[in-house]
Amino acid sequence: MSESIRTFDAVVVGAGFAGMYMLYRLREHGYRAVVFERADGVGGTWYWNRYPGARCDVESLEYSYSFSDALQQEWEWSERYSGQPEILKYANHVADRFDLRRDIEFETSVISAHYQNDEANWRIATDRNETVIAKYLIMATGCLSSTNLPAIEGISDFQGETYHTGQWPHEPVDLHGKRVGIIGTGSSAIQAIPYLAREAGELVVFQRTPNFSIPARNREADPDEVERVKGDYQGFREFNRKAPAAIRGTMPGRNESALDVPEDERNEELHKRWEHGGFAFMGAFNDLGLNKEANDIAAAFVREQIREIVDDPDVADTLSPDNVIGCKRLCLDTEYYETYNLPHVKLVDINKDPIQRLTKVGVKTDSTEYEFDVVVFATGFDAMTGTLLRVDIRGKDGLTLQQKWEEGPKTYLGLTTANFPNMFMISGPGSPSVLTNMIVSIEQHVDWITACLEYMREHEHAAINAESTAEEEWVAYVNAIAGMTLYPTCNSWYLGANIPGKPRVFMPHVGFPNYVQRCEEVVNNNYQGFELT
Ligand code: NA7
Repeated sequence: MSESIRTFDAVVVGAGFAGMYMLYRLREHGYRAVVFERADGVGGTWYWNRYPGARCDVESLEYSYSFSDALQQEWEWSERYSGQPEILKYANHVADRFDLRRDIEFETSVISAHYQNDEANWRIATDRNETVIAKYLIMATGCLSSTNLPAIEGISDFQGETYHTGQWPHEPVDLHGKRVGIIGTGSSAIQAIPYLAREAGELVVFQRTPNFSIPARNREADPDEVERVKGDYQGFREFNRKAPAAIRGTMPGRNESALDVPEDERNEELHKRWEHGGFAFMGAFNDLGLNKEANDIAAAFVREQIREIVDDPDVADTLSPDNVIGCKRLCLDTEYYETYNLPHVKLVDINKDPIQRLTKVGVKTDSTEYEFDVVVFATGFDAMTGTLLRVDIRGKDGLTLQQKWEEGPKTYLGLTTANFPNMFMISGPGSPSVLTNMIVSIEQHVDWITACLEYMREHEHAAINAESTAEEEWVAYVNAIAGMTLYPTCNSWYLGANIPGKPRVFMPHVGFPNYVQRCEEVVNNNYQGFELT
């Protein structure tokens, strides 16, 4: 006897902040929905990234849901920037408060999703050997959810412990007195290194590219500020949504070119922001992300700070990036550069002394074999497309997403991709996503999708499909705006440059308010650029 197949209006993949809010909205509008989540709990990014020191780089009062006033009023953040445990606690609180768990199936991965032309629905298979049918497929799979393990020879030969920052164990990892090596110096490493150094007997950092980092100046939450924000939380949210990256921080950006300000005043402004901490640094002038000459000024300032903090001038030099500041995502740290003054911490520039391989006992470079008890990979993610492409997604006439995106992701609004009808991506490539406060972007996408589903219900449409021409125009437009900035000038994961063989395409859309406006125009013009059948 064949098993009965469960059917839903919508299947949501992923129970991070995107999947949870999507479920909330779907239920509110009476859709039958299920969420499949590979982890055994909610939280997505914040479920997986449990490495010591993991912390959000957007201030807590902004990095939270705005959809429920009761929620934002009742929740108390303890610090200016929340640490991973607190954000995960918040995600769990949201799941409980809105009774979301009853429609989330944990420890269940979606393996394939095939669109059925005749039925205008998706046939979705999971690793629990189940197939379900849903009219809508909503990928809430996150932008940084497929970890990247470098192709270094001998990883499996190493007999000590290995960890990836993006898949850190749930139990505390005891590093007391151990010899620890860490590969990578991106944002995760920059947060983790000071913590690893506190415990490790010896810490060796293998750096390929130095990164710019600004002190976070984390502190306890300020009760006056909390009271002020909560006094008009909706007003605060609306004001923030109008900022270019939907993030305001606590120091307003200055609307003046760095090149129009005398040198001493320029330095004073940069100093003030360095002391204030956080992304406010890039708001010192309005052209740091646009004009190389202006950017050089801010970059030189940070290099000067590194030289002041780090005792050994050679180490300071190795830690100093020579590229554009803010081109890769700016890192925020707590005593990162200071850590290199500790006698048991060593920096290895692998451009000068390349890693040959991992051995039974540690890491072998051209000059030295370093012995370790633990090797940490802080080597990032196959960002934005990695997780989507790992699922066998097939659209119209069996077209696979892998085939379609062979030369890089192509989307319309970063929400849909032509010939994959009734499939939506939350914070997909071609949307502002990682260049913004993610929760704000997520809420905007979920609300857009919900309104679209309501429109389809009202007009009795079976399928929505992006038109290829609209998609081509969108891809060209996203590239054109990126081309007006300094973003494409370095090898960042925004460009896919961290993954060997990945097509070099700038994936996120620059700017939030202009994006929202485009999305609204599409709706106001009866879903312009979409074919509704
Ligand atoms: P990132 O920012 O992608 O950093 C990964 C780091 O790992 C970076 O320093 C890389 O050097 C390094 N890396 C990657 N592959 C190798 C190999 N093969 N050998 C040596 N070093 C390597 O990931 P994170 O997890 O730190 O941060 C991701 C985002 O999370 C961050 O932007 C925030 O938005 C939050 P490279 O620079 O490629 O030379």
